[in-house]
Amino acid sequence: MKSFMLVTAISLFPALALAAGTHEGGHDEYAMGTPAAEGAADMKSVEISMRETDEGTMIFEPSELSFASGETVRLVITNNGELEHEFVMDTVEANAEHKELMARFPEMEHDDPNAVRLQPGETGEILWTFKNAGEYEFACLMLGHYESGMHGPLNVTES
Ligand SMILES: [Cu+2]
Repeated sequence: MKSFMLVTAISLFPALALAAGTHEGGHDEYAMGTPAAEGAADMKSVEISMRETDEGTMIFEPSELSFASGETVRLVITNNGELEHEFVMDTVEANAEHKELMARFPEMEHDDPNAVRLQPGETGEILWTFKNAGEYEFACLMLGHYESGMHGPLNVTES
């Protein structure tokens, strides 16, 4: 049931976002693009690791991401740490708002297509078509993790 609803959401939301004609504010609209469907041609995989370091920081590897507008990618995200982490990509502003919400409601759970939360050792995927060139951000918004280093620039370049 859950996967059926997710598929429905992925197929409906891009159309809604376009119909609304705005990329501002809404939780189901993403300035940096739209969720992609399995099977898109020429989809490339990008591996991303999340972990804590011996120095007490928390990091993403790679620390920066860059895609071309129109590019469809499979983000393969692995939690190589010992704590729960998440990968969320959005505008810097949306991430900041979201981070504040999570600080107030730490148990908050999401089922957003632009995010994946992983237990230690788990791997998850996000299939995405990037659009609208600009400077976005990927981050872990769990309490204190952003401040420990878990954020990096996500650039979408003109194709
Ligand atoms: Cu984290």
